Amino acid sequence: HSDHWGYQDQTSWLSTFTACNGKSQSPIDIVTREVTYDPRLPAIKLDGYDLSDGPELTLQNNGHTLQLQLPNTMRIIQGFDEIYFAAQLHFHWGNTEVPGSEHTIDNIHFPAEIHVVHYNSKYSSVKEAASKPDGLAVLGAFIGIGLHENDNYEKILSVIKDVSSEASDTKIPSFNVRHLLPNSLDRFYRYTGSLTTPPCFQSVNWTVFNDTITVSRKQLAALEETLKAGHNESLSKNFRAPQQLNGRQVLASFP
Ligand code: SG5
Ligand code: ZN
Repeated sequence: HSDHWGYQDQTSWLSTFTACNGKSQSPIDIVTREVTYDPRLPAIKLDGYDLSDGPELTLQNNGHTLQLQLPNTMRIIQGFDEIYFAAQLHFHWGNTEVPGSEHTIDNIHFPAEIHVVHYNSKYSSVKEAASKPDGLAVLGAFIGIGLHENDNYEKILSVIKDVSSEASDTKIPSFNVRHLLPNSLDRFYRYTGSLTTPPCFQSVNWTVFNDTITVSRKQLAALEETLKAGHNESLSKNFRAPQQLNGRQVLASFP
């Protein structure tokens, strides 16, 4: 089927999904020497991210990523012109040889990247918002390898064997989702771009945090090795190549 897509042949996205040919695509390489420090960028304030003691959350393998559904009580209440509601978070990664972040910093990939997808509260659903120029705000953070196991990421990674096949899902106890993001949200890059997957709609106001998260090598390996996209082929290297900037400005919240 023509709207089935994969990461092996990203050129074929261009003929099936016309928006993927646009001039404001994501991800991008962030060239630190060329970003513009903007001291007026408002700080990001999150609300409702602590889901502790709330209902269980649904974690799914959708064949392209590992995705956690989020309630719209989780919000970005400052940082943009409007309020944005959370919809889902998901991950991009590589394999033991290839680091798999989508954004790069000065052409360097990190091992993995988390995206928390939010939609503009003026729209009634993420589906409706996904095609609107002001529809989405995605918070992205790089995941690196550290010495210690990350207990917060373990809440997700400890159950991924339950979603090893495509189109499977499981429930996990709710937790404080704020703890999946870097300690400081003060330092970030900002630019206008797109979904990094088909249909590549140019509807995303991107925030990429400067500070990174770390998980253990074993935890990263679990992400890389456990998820199967049918046919016993590992779900890995689910990252899109960096796209041309085409004159877009990348702002930084820090000097
Ligand atoms: C993920 O990334 C999600 C998408 C998400 C894109 O891969 O899963 C898939 O593409 C497979 C179905 O989430 C959904 O499709 C859930 C409705 O697209 C959106 O979130 C659109 C609203 C792209 O997101 S990203 O640009 O942050 N990588
Ligand atoms: Zn993503």
